[in-house]
Amino acid sequence: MTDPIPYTPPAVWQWNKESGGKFASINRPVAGATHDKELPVGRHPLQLYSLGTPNGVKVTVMLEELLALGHSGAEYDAWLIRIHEGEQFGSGFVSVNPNSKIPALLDRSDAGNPVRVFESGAILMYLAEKFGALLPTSGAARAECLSWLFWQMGSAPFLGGGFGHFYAYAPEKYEYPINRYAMEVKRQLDVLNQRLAVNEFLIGDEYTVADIAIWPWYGLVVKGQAYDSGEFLQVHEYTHVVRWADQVAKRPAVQRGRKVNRVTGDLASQLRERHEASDFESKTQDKLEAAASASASSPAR
Ligand SMILES: N[C@@H](CCC(=O)N[C@@H](CS)C(=O)NCC(=O)O)C(=O)O
Repeated sequence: MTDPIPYTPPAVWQWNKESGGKFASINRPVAGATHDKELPVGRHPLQLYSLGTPNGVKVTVMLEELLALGHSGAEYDAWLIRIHEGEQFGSGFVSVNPNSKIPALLDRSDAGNPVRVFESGAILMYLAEKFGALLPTSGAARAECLSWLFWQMGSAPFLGGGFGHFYAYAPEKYEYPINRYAMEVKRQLDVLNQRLAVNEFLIGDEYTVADIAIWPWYGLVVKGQAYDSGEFLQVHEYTHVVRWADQVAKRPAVQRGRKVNRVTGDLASQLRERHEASDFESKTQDKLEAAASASASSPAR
């Protein structure tokens, strides 16, 4: 290790609001709402409050896969929660997720007794069980699927909160945490690589919630699309993960789901809110902005 940063922790930790880093403005050491704000409610039973990050994409891909399988009850309204503007701390959002993180789902199938679900893994399981799809119902296949689903929940914080934070977002580059988390991420990629060398999908030849949970994180990393870290991590070496990532990315439901609640990248890839299946054709950001500029430039009557 070079240039160690000398730091002696004080006896009692203090909240230093100026600690810097990309998320310094929204990080707090306390939970709960900071302001009153009700959540909007659309016409479908399923109301999703989210953002197109890897954790959010898991749920929109799941819903699009369910719809593609013919489960019309999976129609949903996807509302945007801008976490960099602190919208996860509004009272309505906190009542759906006391942990103030996207994604959060409200199932209003029984509007008098709505069911709230938070944590992406819990949402995937809830939807899989509600519709009887994408999660084997018993035995070894179910155990394998849940094992990989929970593997993702335990592993991704080392990838995002550990490696991604220190490699891409921390105010300075520190060798110790980058080394520690790069090693762990490479180990995780090797776990996936060895598994996918002998299996088409995570649990075998069946595509399940395990693939849906793992792809938005590890599928992007292995394609060099996360944290600009492809060369650093030598991601091309994980050939079986690359094969699987490409295969999953080609699925039409995945291509639709990754557009929902997305606020970055090509405007045609951003469907910031989704309320109808037809929104993919008519309400992507390129179309909305073209329509707005056409109406602004049309002569006033
Ligand atoms: N374990 C949670 C993680 C959710 C999470 O970390 N969401 C992030 C965006 S990807 C978030 O909402 N961050 C806002 C904040 O930390 O205030 C899950 O899988 O749902």
